Amino acid sequence: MALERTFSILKPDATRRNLTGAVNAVIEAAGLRIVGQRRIRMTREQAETFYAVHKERPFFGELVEFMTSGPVVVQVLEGENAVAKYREVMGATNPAQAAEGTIRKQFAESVGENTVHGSDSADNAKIEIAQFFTDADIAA
Ligand code: DAT
Ligand code: MG
Repeated sequence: MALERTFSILKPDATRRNLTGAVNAVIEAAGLRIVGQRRIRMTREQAETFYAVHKERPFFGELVEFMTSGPVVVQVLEGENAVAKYREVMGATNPAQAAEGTIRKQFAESVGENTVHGSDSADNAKIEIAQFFTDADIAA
């Protein structure tokens, strides 16, 4: 498997609790490199576009509210099999079901406020990275 990139967000519950360094330590310990990183305040429009696939879900409004409720850190992660590797490191969407040692098991407070986002496929990773980064923002 060649080097691959995935898109990550440290969500507002992580920035609010000053956990960005702690989460990054787990990411780096797993062998993923943070090759792009920026702290931003997501606009409502950005959040709605980013999560458009969920717009018919009952939690969509809550999700957009949460993602715009505080700063987030958007990241590009690089490594062997990075998409699947990061999903494994993140743990299950619902932290109550996340495996020991995963980011969500260690840090997430609820299914809605679950600390991190990670792309679910290589194709989506490309689309998501392009929403927030240009090539000039990434240094591998
Ligand atoms: P993931 O973030 O693990 O890829 P997802 O794509 O199914 O999960 O959902 C995107 C986000 O939406 C998730 O991180 C938190 C929120 N969400 C999902 N299911 C939810 C639910 N049942 N109640 C509240 N928020 C939910
Ligand atoms: Mg998802």
